Amino acid sequence: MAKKPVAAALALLAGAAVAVTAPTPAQASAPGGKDVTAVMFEWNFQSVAKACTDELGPDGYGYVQVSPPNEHIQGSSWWTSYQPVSYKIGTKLGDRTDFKSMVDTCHAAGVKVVADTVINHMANASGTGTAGSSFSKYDYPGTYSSADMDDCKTSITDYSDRWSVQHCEMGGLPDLDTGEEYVRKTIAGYLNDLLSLGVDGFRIDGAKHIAEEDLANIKSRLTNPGVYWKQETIGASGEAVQPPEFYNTGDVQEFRYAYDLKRVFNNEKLAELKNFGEAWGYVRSDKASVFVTNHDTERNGGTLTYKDGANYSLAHVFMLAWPYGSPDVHSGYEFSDTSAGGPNNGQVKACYSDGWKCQHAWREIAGMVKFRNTAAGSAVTDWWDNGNNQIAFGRGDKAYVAINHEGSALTRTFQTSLPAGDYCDVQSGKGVTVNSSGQFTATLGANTALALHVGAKTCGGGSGSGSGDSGNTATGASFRVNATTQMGQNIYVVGNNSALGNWNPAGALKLDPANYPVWKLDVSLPAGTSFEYKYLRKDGSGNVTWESGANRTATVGSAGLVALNDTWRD
Ligand code: ARE
Repeated sequence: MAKKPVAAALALLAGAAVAVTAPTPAQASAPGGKDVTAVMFEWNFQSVAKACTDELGPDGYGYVQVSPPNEHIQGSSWWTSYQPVSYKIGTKLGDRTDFKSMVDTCHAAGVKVVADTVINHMANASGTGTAGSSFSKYDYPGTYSSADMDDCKTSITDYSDRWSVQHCEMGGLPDLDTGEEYVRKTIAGYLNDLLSLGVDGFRIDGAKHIAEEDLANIKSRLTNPGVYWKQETIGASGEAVQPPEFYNTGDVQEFRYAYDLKRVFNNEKLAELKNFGEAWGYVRSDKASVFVTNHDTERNGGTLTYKDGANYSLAHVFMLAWPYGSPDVHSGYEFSDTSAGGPNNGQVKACYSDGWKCQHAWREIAGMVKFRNTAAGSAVTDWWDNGNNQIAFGRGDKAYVAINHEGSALTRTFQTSLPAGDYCDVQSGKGVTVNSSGQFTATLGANTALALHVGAKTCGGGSGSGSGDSGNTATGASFRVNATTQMGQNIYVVGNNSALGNWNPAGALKLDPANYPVWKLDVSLPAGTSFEYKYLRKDGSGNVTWESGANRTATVGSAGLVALNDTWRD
C-alpha cells in the first residue's frame, strides 16, 4: 500500500487534465495490488476472524484494521478504546489469545492485519482498566509515571502553534513525552509485541500530535521497520502541522478527500471528479490513505455516512474505481447516540443484525474490491461525463465503470478499452457484452452504477449472499424492495420453492440494505421458473412480520434475471 505504481501515472494526471483521456502510460507491475483495507470498527476479534474467512479474503481485501487492542478505560462508549491504561492486549473485544487467533485466521484467508494504535497519550481518568490494571491520571503503574508525561498539562487550544499541538493535551488526555528515551522504548516495545503476534501494520492515532522525528525514532526500533504505517494526520488550513511532514515515516490519511466527496456527491457534479486527487491539492497518491468516512467523521457530520443512501454507496464505487491513494472501507454500526459502543460488546452474530451495517460486504462495495485489484497499475482512460452527474471511465484494458448519480435512467453506448467479450456487471449481477470496438450499450437506473473488469467475465455461480463477490447469478430473480425499518430490523424474501425457503420464515433470505431504503438480493433460479413470493421483516429477537396482501408472482425469463422492483406493503 505504501508503494504503488499508479503514483507515477497520477503525477502525470495531476499535471495535465488532458492526460485523463490520453492512452494509458505503461505500468511495470502491480506489487501489493491488494490495497483496500476493511476497517472493522469496534468488532470483536472473533467476529473479525470470521469476517476474514467469510468475506474479506474471498472479496479480495488486502487488509483488515481492528480497533485498539490494548488495555483502556472501562465503559460502554466506543471512545473508551482511545484512552490507554497499559499495553497489555485485553479489552472487551478480546484477550491476547483471541487477538492472536484472529491474526492467524485472517492471514490464512490472505488478509493482513492493521492495529489501531494509540501512542500519543494515556487515559484521562482513574480506576481499573479493561485488563485489570489500576491507574490514575498521569500514573499507570508498570507502564508510565508522571515523569513520562509531557510538560504541558493544559489542553491544546491553538492548532497554529506547533509546540502546543505536539506537547499539550488533546482534550485533557495526558500527553506522552515521546522525545524521552523510556517512552520511545516502551512504545516500540508495544508495537514489537504486536508484530510478534503477526500484525502487519499500524494506524497511528493522533499522529499529528507527535513530532515526526519521535515517530521516526520509534519506528526505527521495530523488528520490522518497514511495516505498513498509516498516520492520522488531519490536514487543515492555518494549522502548524501538515500531513506531508510525515511522508518519511509512512502513509498519511487525506481527510480532504472524504470531505470533498461528501460535497460533490451531495451538492455538486460528479463531472468535477475528472482530475480528482493531487490536482485538488491532496497529498501524494503513493502516500495517501483515503476513505469515504471514518469513525470520527461519520459522527461529526464531516463526511457521508450510511444514512446518506446512494450518495454513500456510489461514493464508495467511485473511490474503489479511482486510482488515488489506498482506500479504507469503514464497517461500523447504526447509531443515534454518537458515543454508543458497538452492539453486543462488539460481537457480530450476523451481518445486518443488531445494527451492524457490514458495509464491507455490500454488493456495491465488495464487488469493487476485486475491480480495484484487477485495475491496479492501470491509469484512468476513456473518461466520459455528461457535464453533470453521469460519469464513466476505464482503467485501460482491465476495467470500466459508469456511475449514474441522477434521478432518471441513463441509456448509452459506452466506449471502453476492454477486450471484446462477455463480462459480469459486478454492481447488478447482469451480463454485459463488449464488442470488438470496445463498446457496450447499457441502461443504468437512477442512482446506480455499472462496473466491469477482466477478472469477472461471467455472472454464474451462487445466489446473492450479501457477500458481494463478483460471482452473481446467471439466471434468477433480482429482488428490490423499498422498505423502511427500525434499528435491528431486516427485510427478507420467502417463496414457494426451495431456493426461496418454501414459505418457511426460518428459511427466508435476507436482503442487502446497501441502498437503504431499497433492500436487494439476487437469487439464482433456473430459466423459466415461475414462483410466488412475499417479503417479511424480522426484528433482532427473531419476531416475524409478513407484508400484507396477496402472494406476489413472477417468472424468470429464458435468459437473465427477472427484475422485481417492489414496495413493502404495510
Ligand atoms: C473523550 C471525551 C472528551 C474528553 C476526553 C478526555 O469525548 O470530551 O475531553 O475523552 O477525557 C476519541 C473521541 C474523543 C474522546 C477520545 C478519548 O473522539 O471524543 O474524548 O476518544 O476517549 C483532533 C485530533 C485527532 C482526533 C480528533 C478526535 O487531531 O487525532 O481530534 N482523532 C483521534 C481518533 C479519535 C480519538 C482520538 C484521536 C483520541 O480518531 O476517535 O478520540 O485518541 C480540527 C483539527 C483536528 C482535530 C479536530 C477535532 O479539525 O484539525 O486535528 O482532531 O479539529 O478537534
